[in-house]
Amino acid sequence: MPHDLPILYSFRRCPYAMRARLALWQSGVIVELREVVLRDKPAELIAASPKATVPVLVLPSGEVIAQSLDIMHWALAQSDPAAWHPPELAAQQIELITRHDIEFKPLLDAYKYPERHSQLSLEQHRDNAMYWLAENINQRLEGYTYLIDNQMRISDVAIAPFIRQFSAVDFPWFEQHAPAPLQNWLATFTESELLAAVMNKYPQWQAGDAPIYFGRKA
Ligand SMILES: N[C@@H](CCC(=O)N[C@@H](CS)C(=O)NCC(=O)O)C(=O)O
Repeated sequence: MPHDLPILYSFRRCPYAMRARLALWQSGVIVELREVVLRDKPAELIAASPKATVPVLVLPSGEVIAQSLDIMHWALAQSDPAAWHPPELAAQQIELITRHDIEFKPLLDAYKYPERHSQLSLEQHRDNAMYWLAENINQRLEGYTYLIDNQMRISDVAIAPFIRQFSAVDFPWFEQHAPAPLQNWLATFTESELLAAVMNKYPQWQAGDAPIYFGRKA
């Protein structure tokens, strides 16, 4: 069905959906947000994207963008007011995000669900993930305030939602053991107005509901 605004299928707590909402918010683009419950996905989402992961962005042209990083790119190509994704840093940032998604996400999942990865203990999974963060994230933050330089960029907002999840598994442990630069960088993100702006709660979307508009200028 033709529609005027892009439609974003989203799930509030999903870190991939969070990174998409962060970039959309930053771009000022207004979308119609449809909150998905993963165990009860709407037929419209499955029809648009048979793999049916969130986030999915359906453009008014009918084009479907079904990967969070591609949604970020699309949003910032519309408008990137604080240079989150300047061309001269693109290769470096995409490399870092991709490596995070491939290497850190499985370590995070093993720590979150140790019963599904019982060849190692919870502590071993946690230490593996922390080691990755120390080597790949904290080391960068010893030189700069953010991952690439002293400005928030696309790689910061793409990666921070996952590290927020890591910290939340056992926050007292994180506070005690994570290196200070990592903690400070994460706190800047978790306490930001930007994050608060994309974490509103919405009811599960159902066909026929009045549209919920999401965006900085909505
Ligand atoms: N590579 C995808 C991954 C998205 C993803 O895995 N999202 C999770 C939720 S956080 C999902 O939809 N899982 C499907 C399910 O649980 O059925 C992206 O970057 O958008």
